[in-house]
Amino acid sequence: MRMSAFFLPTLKETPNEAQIVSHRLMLRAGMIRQTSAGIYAWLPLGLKVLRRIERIVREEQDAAGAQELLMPTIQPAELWKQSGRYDDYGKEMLRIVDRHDREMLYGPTNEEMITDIFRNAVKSYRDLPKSLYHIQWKFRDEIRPRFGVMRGREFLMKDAYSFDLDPAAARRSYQNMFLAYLRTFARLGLKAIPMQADTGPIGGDLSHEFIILAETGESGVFCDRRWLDLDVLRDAPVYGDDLEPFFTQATGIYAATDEKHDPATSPLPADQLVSARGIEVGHIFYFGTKYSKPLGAVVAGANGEPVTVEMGSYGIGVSRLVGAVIEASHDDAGIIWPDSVAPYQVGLVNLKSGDAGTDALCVDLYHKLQAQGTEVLYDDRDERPGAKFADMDLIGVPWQLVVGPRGLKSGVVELKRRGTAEKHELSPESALARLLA
Ligand code: P5A
Repeated sequence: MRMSAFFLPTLKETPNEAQIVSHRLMLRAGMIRQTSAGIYAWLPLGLKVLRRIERIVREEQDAAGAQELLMPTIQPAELWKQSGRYDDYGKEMLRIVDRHDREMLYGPTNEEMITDIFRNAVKSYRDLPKSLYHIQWKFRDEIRPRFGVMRGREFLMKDAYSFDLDPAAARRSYQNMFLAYLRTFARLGLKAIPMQADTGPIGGDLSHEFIILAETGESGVFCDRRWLDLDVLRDAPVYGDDLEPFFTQATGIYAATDEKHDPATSPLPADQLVSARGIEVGHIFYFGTKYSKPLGAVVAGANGEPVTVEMGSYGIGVSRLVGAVIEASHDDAGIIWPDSVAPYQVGLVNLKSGDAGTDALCVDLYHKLQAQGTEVLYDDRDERPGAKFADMDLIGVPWQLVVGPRGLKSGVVELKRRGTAEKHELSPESALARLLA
């Protein structure tokens, strides 16, 4: 992408409605714009990052054996009346009446709808287990939407649902997703702490929140320091293995919210306890027959007997993750994208656009990188070098490749790593080789 043509409305000033760094940087970097309280338009740069995160989430769901489908955002109220949640959900649910006076709603989650799809299609124990997921916009009329995409009213969630014949099989499905979540967050460059949680309005008796540490997080947490140092995925099992030992180990590490933390009963010496703030990026639930029973999701068991299926649901805040990654990785100059989610891998900076020499070399590098499948943001604008560096730092592209008239004379370009500010002067060929390695 040539920056001269890119729709990238960056801001020099810090917008004063933004209280936390990720919100400020997303606005300044031209990633999002608010259209109503807690509702955002995703501009091209923001959408690119959102899609990258979505892709990693999708790949890990697929690897874990879940199958993707897509349910609508608008749901009939009837299903929620059957589960008994229509009234419970209260004002957080956006209720809609269609032209025929039918009660509809904008889905805050999809337990009812997936159970309806399942009960109409699956009739035999032979079709179990099944895990289904989608990545779809949700709406929750949060009383206090804030912090940009972190607590929006409209937000993108990956929600998966598992269906099993008995509690032991359902526990395996739960553990499977638990492992998939640790893998997903690790690929996003995040260290997520699994913490036993309340099930809230989703219901059930087994639940974990996945929390990443960030000063601006909404949840206060206490965590065993060992977890932060532990490379938990190094010897992790593969899907299909018995996950019980891994699960027992990973959930045996002490982690609690500040309301739940009790220093008197915690086993841990004070220096082994990290007290921090965190952001909930995922939440998983095992709730047994809470929805399958009222909605009648019943299959024929091995002896023909009716079995009400055991269910779990598993959420990841995909749009929240964009903010969470920024909270975890930025500096005073702007965002520092982990390679896995970066909207572009390379920012190519032409220090003197219009100069025949730098233009020719930049265009050559631009094409060569693109030909190898590298996404490049080429700053070909007629701007001062300072402004170009400031924008590239703000946007957070992991590698900056700088071409200027002085370097050109001695046959070198500069390759800079955004995160470490490490710089190397190299021949254009060596720089390319480095970037394509
Ligand atoms: C699990 C999947 C559920 O809704 N039903 C389907 C279950 N869980 S949850 O904890 O309520 O939400 C899952 C994740 O979605 C993100 N999230 C939000 N992100 C941005 N703005 C919001 N207002 C918001 N509410 C929830 C969180 O990451 C949460 O873990």
